[in-house]
Amino acid sequence: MSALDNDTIIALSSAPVASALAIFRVSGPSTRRLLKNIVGFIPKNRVSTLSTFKSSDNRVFDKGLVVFFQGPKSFTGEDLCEFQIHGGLGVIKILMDTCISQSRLGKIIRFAEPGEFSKRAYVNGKICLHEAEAISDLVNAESEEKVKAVNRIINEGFGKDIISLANFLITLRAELEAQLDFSADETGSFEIKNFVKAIEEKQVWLNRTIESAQEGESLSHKLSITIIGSANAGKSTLLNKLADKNVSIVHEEAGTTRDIILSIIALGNLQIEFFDTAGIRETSNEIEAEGINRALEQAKISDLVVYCVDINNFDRQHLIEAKRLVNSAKISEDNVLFVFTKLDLNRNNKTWKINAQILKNKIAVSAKTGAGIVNLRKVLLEHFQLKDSRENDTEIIFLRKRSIDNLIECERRLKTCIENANSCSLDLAAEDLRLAQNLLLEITGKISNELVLDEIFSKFCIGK
Ligand SMILES: Nc1nc2c(ncn2[C@@H]2O[C@H](COP(=O)(O)OP(=O)(O)OP(=O)(O)O)[C@@H](O)[C@H]2O)c(=O)[nH]1
Ligand SMILES: [Mg+2]
Repeated sequence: MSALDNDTIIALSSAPVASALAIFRVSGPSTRRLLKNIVGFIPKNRVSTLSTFKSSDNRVFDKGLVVFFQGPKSFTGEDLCEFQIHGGLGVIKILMDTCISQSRLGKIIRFAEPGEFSKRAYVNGKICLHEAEAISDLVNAESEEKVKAVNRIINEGFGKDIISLANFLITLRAELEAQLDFSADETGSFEIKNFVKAIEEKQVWLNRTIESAQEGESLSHKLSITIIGSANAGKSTLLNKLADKNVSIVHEEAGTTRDIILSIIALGNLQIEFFDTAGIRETSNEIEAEGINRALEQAKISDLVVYCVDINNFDRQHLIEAKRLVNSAKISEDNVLFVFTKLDLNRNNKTWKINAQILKNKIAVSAKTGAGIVNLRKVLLEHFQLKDSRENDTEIIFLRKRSIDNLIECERRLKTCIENANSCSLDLAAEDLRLAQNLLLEITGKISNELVLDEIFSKFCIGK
């Protein structure tokens, strides 16, 4: 991807599914020509304008809002426009085809690559690299916590702090280099003690920022729950009930599920990956045995295990075995919820509770009638909220790993700089400062490498 080409790029910025409305973006030198041909005129700069839209055969295909942003005061820094059209796939296709059909030699109009709008914004100096990444993280943020942590990067001066630290290091280096190039008479009083103190003060901020960013790393972790249990315990039925659709095949025959089935289910404001798995039992069937192995492996790497037990078909020994299985997989009992299924068929009334006393966390449900399902969702949600209750989350920030690594390396460089300064190796200390400063400028993208940029932007959404 070359963001410096002269092409005009187009993309559907909203999801590619039929919906009430869709947002379609155009950026580049042919934006005005497209507007003239599709809208009939160039709308007033930055004013949302109601208009009809015409296709290449001059027929009206939709009516909606269009906003023109005259470059350089636009997201990309180029002429840019956004169409708010009806979100039917047919309407979207006509608008796309109309734009592409107006591509000319030397005035190419083409589909944008992932992240190309953001890359142009960065190349044209509209946003810093870490801001472009943060905007992409905001688009993908699934939890409120992550939105807050990302906004601390976009809107709370993180970039300014980084640039001001880099500038401070430049000033310090200039002072240090003056010591190397001129005599003490010419440079005035330079005290290593003061120099070290100045760096140590900045290290306090740097360490606090690294800590906040490392805490933020947990926000990109996808929460997961694996459903395991004996064959026929009702695991797949339970998954389907929670997902509210037929994700997994259900059958009265034991051993129905073999592969791991994933479904992403919302619990409160959390999006959780649920995995349905093969029922655990003795088997001579190789495929089923592999499914059972995979089930246990998946359970080990999940945040929570839902262990299903058929309420009508278990005894104390069954529960002891279940506990042993969980322990042998090194899963903490705190992270296991035993779910007694098929409550609607319950013949032994409350006796299950007596037997289940040996289990730490348990609950009974019927996926068939829905009894206990609301409570199950509540218990699952509370499990994650409890785990996530930080004393004070105001300081958590969300940064990409490359930025965190740079901050850590920068801090390490400053430490070495102090050591070198204390042992009067001022030339080495100056070099440490130069490297530390470059590490900071790489975060904001003031120093960049084309390959790294391509790698970063290619992971963005199309239309962003
Ligand atoms: N009455 C009743 N039947 C249920 C309930 N849940 C599951 N079943 C039935 O129990 C049988 C097995 O259900 P599945 O969901 O396939 O069980 P599973 O644990 O996924 O089974 P495997 O994949 O074979 O390990 C099916 O006939 C379901 O209709 C329930 O809550 N009530
Ligand atoms: Mg199943």
